[in-house]
Amino acid sequence: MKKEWKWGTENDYYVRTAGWSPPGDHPVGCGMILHVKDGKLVGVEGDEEHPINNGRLCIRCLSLPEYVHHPQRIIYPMKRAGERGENKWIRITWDEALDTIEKRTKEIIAKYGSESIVVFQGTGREATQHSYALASAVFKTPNAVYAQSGWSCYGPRLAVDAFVFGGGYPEIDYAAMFEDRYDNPNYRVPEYIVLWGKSPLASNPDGFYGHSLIDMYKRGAKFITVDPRVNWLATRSEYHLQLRPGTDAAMALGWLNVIINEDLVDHDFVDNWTIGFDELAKRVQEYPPERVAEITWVPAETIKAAARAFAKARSAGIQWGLAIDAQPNGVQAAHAIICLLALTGNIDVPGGNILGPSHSLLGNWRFNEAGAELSEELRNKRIGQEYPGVLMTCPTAHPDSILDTLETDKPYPLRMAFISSSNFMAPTCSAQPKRWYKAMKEKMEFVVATDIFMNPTINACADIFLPVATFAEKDAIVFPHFGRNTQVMSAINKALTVGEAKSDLEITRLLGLRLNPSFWKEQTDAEFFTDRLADGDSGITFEMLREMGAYAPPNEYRKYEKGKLRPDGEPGFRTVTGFIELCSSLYPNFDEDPLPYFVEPPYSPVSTPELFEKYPLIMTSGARRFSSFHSEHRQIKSLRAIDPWPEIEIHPDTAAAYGIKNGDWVEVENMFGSARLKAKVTPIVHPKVVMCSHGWWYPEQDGAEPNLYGVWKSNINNLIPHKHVGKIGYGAPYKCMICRIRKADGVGIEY
Ligand SMILES: Nc1nc2c(c(=O)[nH]1)N[C@H]1C(S)=C(S)[C@@H](COP(=O)(O)OP(=O)(O)OC[C@H]3O[C@@H](n4cnc5c(=O)[nH]c(N)nc54)[C@H](O)[C@@H]3O)O[C@H]1N2
Ligand SMILES: Nc1nc2c(c(=O)[nH]1)N[C@H]1C(S)=C(S)[C@@H](COP(=O)(O)OP(=O)(O)OC[C@H]3O[C@@H](n4cnc5c(=O)[nH]c(N)nc54)[C@H](O)[C@@H]3O)O[C@H]1N2
Ligand SMILES: [Mo]
Repeated sequence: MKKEWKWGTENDYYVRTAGWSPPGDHPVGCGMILHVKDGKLVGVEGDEEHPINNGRLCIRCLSLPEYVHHPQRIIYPMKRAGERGENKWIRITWDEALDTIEKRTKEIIAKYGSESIVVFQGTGREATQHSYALASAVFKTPNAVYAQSGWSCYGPRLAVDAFVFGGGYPEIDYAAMFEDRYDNPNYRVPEYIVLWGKSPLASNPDGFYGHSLIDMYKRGAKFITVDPRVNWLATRSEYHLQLRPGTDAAMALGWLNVIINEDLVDHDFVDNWTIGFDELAKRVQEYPPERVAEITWVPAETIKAAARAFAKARSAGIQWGLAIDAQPNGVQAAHAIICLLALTGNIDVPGGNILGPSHSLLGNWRFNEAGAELSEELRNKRIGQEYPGVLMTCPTAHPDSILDTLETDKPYPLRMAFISSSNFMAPTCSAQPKRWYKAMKEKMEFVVATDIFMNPTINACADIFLPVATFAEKDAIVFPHFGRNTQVMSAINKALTVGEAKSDLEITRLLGLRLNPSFWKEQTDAEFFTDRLADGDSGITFEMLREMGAYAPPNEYRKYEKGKLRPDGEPGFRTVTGFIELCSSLYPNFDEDPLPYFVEPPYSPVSTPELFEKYPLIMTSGARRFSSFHSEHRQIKSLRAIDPWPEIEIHPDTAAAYGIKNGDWVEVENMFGSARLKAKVTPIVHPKVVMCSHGWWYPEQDGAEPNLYGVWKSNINNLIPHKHVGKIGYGAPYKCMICRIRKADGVGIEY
């Protein structure tokens, strides 16, 4: 269907587009219509014609005009005018900015080698799509990095999927491939949808459109929630398994025990398409529901009932989320979850978990271009060689190893950083942010950052600030899953220009033209996208996508039967063996157990009982809120009004025992650090569990050191240890630490 993408008059017009954060859209792409009048964005509405969100938008997109025209937004390039951390900056031209970066880069390369440059990427956002190429094809460094300990977001999910069944992150079937969506005769609404450590309404649309859950619910789908907290969907669930944080692998093994021992297995699928069933069947005997109940705190009868309901359903899907990635045992939990899907035959079938279209790996250039311009010698210098499983599945350096290298200069010095869409040092991604802060300040000789707003990380250590366009200000494409397993992609159409902000891609291309011109040929962003789309086989160009708005590449069910998953065209899955590996053939290479197993979180009542006496509460963190995207949006008034302060959710009995009332400030502490948050006394958490907000800083406070926008005051990652990662190198205990609490005050925070 051909759609108009721009209409109105020269000074008063509408543009159909889709979002890629900022703000708040992560890599999925809700459709919306922007209204521009006299050069200003004045209105945002959901696009009713968008096939998935059908006009629904959340408050972050609705507040886009406030964000785009915010008085604190940085819309011109700047250079530091004092010492780092002084918060003194002056405006410069793009020419001066680019000249300086070119000159300093060449000096650094001459002195320390290009491997001494680190490209820091953040979560999602279009910058992430280009950061691998920015590292390897602009700066010629093998060290792109996402600085979250254990790469604890999405990387683990993709890696386990790649290891075990050779695919991207499989989504619940929400009929994305059909034009008539849920009404298509080949589609089947999942009878059960399991939401496992995933809260898709608030985190929507991160790799999964939360809207579709409501659509499927209305059509009869039932929910099972595996979550230590009672979130909104949990209250609508047939079963809510309120487990102890960090015990997900035990829970999944418990379900497998029930399904195997009660013979609820889809033998046809298992016999034809999997290997390792006998080994798995033996392993799960170690996890009878009664033992799992002890580990997870969920009654054995509930575990059994949920496992049976899932396995007996005509079709069922599981969407697992960040809570699985953000624990050191997450690789095993995800492996066991994939085993659950495989044992019940719920992979790539109507109403199960489906794999994206195989033939058009849209957006795959991100991976193809990673390492593209690096010599063999440089490739081998990638930091994190001790984690081959991570290096094999993510074209980045290992985050924890980067910090160690920065601190020790071993095996070589890191001296320049390009920070692209991350507030990693503080307060978002990194564990032990004060260590990062110190190391970055002491070791980095030249730091460039791209962002929309000033933030504590940039103020503390950057020398040049490059202003970035929001999605309202650029032409681009937004891909779920960064182009892997993409079911729908949408056009981002430029609606207006603000100041001198440039898109992440344009900044990358401009630097590429100076530092490695043979690779960077395109003159515009639209040309770049058309060229990259031509690498797939969809046959569409960027201009065509504009007209279509959103595009769902042709897809079909049961691709494994038809030879459509493997490059050799043979039936089966894209693993080493061609089968879904219930027992992994790869893990022994990483010195890892080939079968899923449960191991206690590094700090827990069981693994560290003496510490637990001192720190007797289990802490999870960062459950998403509609009003912010990590550390973003704290300065957006209408959003801050909804969630003015960081919160710690405490059960009423626990709060009473500590003499804490709703709205009191609370000091949360453990052996690694402390943070101050406001009490939200609520029965949605277990009495022994607290949930703490992440990503807090105070843009309204003094930005100069030592205050740095109050970044240390409520930084929950002060309490997260460094390098407590899983054996393969993935997963860190962001969602399963221990802590204690005491009543405090809001001095220095509240105004
Ligand atoms: N305790 C705890 N910590 C966590 C989590 C948790 O659950 N608990 N979650 C973790 C997870 S999953 C993640 S992914 C990380 C996220 O960590 P980060 O990616 O570091 O997230 P942000 O703090 O939002 O930093 C992103 C920065 O990019 C800027 N930005 C926004 N859009 C763009 C853009 O289009 N281009 C550019 N160049 N910049 C842009 C924003 O203004 C912001 O300053 O945090 C992790 N930290
Ligand atoms: N509004 C908004 N949306 C976002 C983001 C944002 O910052 N704001 N960030 C984006 C990013 S980068 C990501 S990775 C996603 C994350 O989004 P999701 O994958 O949905 O993850 P979370 O919201 O962190 O947590 C989901 C649920 O896990 C539960 N949980 C906590 N600990 C455990 C545990 O140990 N086990 C289990 N089973 N459950 C647990 C929490 O109570 C919560 O209900 O959201 C994305 N979308
Ligand atoms: Mo994330």
